[in-house]
Amino acid sequence: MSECLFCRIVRGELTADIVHRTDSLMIFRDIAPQAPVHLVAIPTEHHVDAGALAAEDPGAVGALVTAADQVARLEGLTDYRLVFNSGALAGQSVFHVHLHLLGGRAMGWPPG
Ligand code: DGP
Repeated sequence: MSECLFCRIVRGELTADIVHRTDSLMIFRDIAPQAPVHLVAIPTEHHVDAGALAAEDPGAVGALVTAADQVARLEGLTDYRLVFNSGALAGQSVFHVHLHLLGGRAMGWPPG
């Protein structure tokens, strides 16, 4: 996955504002924040979307959620939203699975 944007961030070929990193996952600030706190949590291994991740590495889904919750608290959030966009119609633009963590403002429902 040499051309994958997020794989390039994992390899350090592109810079990102990384707030948390382990061997298996990274959390960094979204380049186009949609809330005062907007982070993306990714597995360091390439998987296309949340369904693929769940099928190929089920434990990684929970690890992403756990890490996102811990980082949310470090960011001072008590309330936040976690979102996986799966597929272009759902808004996915980077096809390396990522969990959006958004917080710091009131949010409406349903999302657009
Ligand atoms: P999605 O549309 O759900 O695939 O979300 C992709 C997110 O990735 C989007 O909110 C913007 C963010 N993003 C795209 N390119 C970069 C980048 O080079 N660096 C960072 N930090 N975020 C990026």
